Amino acid sequence: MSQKISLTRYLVEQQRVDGLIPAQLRLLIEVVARACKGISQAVNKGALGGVLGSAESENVQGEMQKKLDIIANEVLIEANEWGGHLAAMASEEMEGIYVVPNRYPQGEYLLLFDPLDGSSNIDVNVSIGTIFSVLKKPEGHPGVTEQDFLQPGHRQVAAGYCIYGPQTTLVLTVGDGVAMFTLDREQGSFVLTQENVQIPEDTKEFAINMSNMRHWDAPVRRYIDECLAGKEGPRGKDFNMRWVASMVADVHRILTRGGIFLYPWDKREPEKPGKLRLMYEANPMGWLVEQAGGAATNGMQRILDVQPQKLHERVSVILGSRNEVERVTGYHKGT
Ligand code: AHM
Ligand code: MG
Repeated sequence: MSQKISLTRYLVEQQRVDGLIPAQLRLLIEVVARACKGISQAVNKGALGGVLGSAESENVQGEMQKKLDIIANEVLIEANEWGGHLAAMASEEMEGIYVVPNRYPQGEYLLLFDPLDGSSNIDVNVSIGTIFSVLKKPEGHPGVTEQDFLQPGHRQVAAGYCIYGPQTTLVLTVGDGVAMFTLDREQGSFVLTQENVQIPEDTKEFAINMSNMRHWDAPVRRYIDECLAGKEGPRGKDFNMRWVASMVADVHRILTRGGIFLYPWDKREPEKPGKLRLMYEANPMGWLVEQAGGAATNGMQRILDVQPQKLHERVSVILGSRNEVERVTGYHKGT
């Protein structure tokens, strides 16, 4: 039987053999993975651990927080603040940045996360996850400010998510393809279960919240109308639809068997560029998808090239199988 490769060994080899990741970044990823194990435990306990239900509070985005949103946020902060690898953190659940307290050494990395993505699925026992993105703090000045975080996604040095589903799986890129690690609960460690993940260029499966159809813009409507027309329509083939309402679960399916995911801008709140957040949802997912051979755009532009103006910026998201994403992007550009 072939030897099992743990996340630790995988990272050590990336550091040693390929010189891809510095020691501090390796430590950071291991700490995030450890935090995800803790969150996974809390998720698994569910009602037995008293973690379900609303926290009766709102986050900066005006969304009701669930108990697990807050628990996951605290687990990630507590795990990461003392190791000396980080300068600051930012999260969907916190208005401003969290600077590493003075009592701990400051590192050179910035960590952003959506601690519990797919919050509406927590109480109904459907897959949810943690999404994270790592940037380097720009050099040349002491201290750290929100401005330091406002870097486009192509500057990420690591990104990934951990999905809490039938299995707990950590999916990671450090810019050398995408690897998946399944949590072995008996050993308490993540084990490499897939390397060099590749998204097929074509697909017959789309993911979008169809209840928003009447609010969409013409290019998205056209694309979905053509999919729905099936064999008899201009695409000449039948499409299938999936929508989990947890981005981690929808992206995980796409990384596993292909597909396209859309959460486009719509006319409900015209001043909002979309629902999903650029810096800790779209950027890490966009990079993972690109690293697996797929594409990610906001309709007009590669997501990873969008220059963020603020921490909690929102963005339209179209990602997945390359040929489909290029088609929808082409419809937006009128090509
Ligand atoms: P959250 O971070 O507050 O959980 O919101 C993000 C989630 C995504 O995971 C998912 O794709 C989307 O919101 C679902 O939205 P909707 O309920 O409109 O279908
Ligand atoms: Mg989210």
